[in-house]
Amino acid sequence: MPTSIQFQRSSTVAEAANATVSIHHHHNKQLQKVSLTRGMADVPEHVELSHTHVVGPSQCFSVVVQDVEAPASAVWSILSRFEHPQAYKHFVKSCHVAVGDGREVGSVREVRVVSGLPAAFSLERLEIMDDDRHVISFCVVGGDHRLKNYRSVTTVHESSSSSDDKKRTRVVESYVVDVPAGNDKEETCSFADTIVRCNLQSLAKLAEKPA
Ligand code: A8S
Repeated sequence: MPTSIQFQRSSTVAEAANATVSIHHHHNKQLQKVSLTRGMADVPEHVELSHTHVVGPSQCFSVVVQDVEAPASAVWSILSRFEHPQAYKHFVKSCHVAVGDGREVGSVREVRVVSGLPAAFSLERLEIMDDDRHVISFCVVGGDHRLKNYRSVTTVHESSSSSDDKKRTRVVESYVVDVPAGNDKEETCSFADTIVRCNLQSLAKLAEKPA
């Protein structure tokens, strides 16, 4: 199912971060505990903890960072609407909540994606919704696509203040996913990175728009 998106390559913060990723062996030797923000400057402790994942041998992982010239609250108000991902995810055609109220952990949304992608829909369960620390996480629990067991965590934090007093925000999104049969880690991550990068760029644009 090669698509144009799938083989787009670019150099990202993800690669820089991957280079300095810290890997610890889990008690189960097959699993690794991977900190995806290790080596990044000025990362609050709760952000680093949020992006520490347990990764299996046939899984791949990555992280994408997006800076936004808007307050964290503006970014969070868009990102935290689990029931309405189409607000900033341009590949999403429609979404409806199938389980729960869309705010409580355990809620499941059914996302339909635009045509041209190697998928029509995805079922996604809300795993973390932390309004105080601005952390949201979901995992893929079904669908007709190839990103089995996709799990992502997105954090929003105000970056260190600059001289001009303007509020700046850093969004960090990391994920772990099974590598499908017939693809390698690099192909899988490059596909997912492309989507995540598009989503975060769009999120930034929206948040930066004057109200
Ligand atoms: C997200 C991230 C991703 C979404 C992927 C990677 C997806 O919605 C699309 C195409 C697929 O083939 C898989 O935060 C899937 O949404 C756009 C349907 C899951």
